[in-house]
Amino acid sequence: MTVTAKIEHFQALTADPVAVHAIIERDGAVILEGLLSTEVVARVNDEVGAVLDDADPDAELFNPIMKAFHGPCTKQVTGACAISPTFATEVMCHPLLLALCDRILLPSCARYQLNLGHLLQRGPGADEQLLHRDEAVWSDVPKPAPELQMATVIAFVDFTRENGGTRIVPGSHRWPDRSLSPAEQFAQPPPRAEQIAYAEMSAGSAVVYTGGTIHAGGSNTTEIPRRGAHLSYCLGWLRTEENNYLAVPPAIAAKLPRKAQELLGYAVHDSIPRGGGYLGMVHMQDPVELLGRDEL
Ligand SMILES: O=C(O)CCC(=O)C(=O)O
Ligand SMILES: [Fe+2]
Repeated sequence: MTVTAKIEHFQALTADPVAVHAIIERDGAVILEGLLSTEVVARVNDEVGAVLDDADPDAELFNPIMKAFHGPCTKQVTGACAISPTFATEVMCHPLLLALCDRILLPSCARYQLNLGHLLQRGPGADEQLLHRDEAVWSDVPKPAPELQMATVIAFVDFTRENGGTRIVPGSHRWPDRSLSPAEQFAQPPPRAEQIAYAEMSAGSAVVYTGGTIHAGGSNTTEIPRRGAHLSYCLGWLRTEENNYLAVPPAIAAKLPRKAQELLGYAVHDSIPRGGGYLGMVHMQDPVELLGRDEL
């Protein structure tokens, strides 16, 4: 078994966001151990368990390519913030994740937002997912571009190489092929086995990576479903992968703290103080204010 690529680990409780950011810039990825307490992991698992039990890994998706992308035996539950208040608050609004977003995304927007919050349960029999860069969804943005996204896969069971722990190609965010179109990138020779690291980490830990870091879910050769969450943030002026206003409609969002509402896209993206314009108003008002006054 050849594995030489490595992902640097930090203890989330004591990690300095500046030091973590420096490693993300250098390697394209880090593991934050113990990002969520055992109690938060248990609460999220409790809140999402029934929905995941009912999810059909063979459900038709809007584009069959998406099924090929995730591969068989994988349950995908979208809109995690609508299902789990704990996910919306203690996971999406985690101070360390937001401190990293402040450094990676805030230089290029007035506010960043949730791109998507999904649960991805790679069941026994799941194959290796296709290696990819998450930023391919914004392939129309001309390159070079600022960092568009910060992504995480968070473990809600222990992740191992055998049960489908996320595969990461450290350093691939700096490869020249990042500036090619996704089709051209997929035509490149695939990363070699020794360039691929495995996000082996305990439940509650997370691998954090940039939109330009090549990665994919792994194959699950065990009997234990690999339950993870794919949580990603993007610049506030981009169209998000998941339509978060519909996935977490006002009636549900109204019960969440204001920070969560802002991240879900309810707040105006106001670049007027930065010499630009604004995005996302309704009735010429800031929707997050209307939500707070029960006027949405
Ligand atoms: O499940 C994983 O480990 C990775 C998922 C992923 O990369 C994706 O859905 O874009
Ligand atoms: Fe991905």
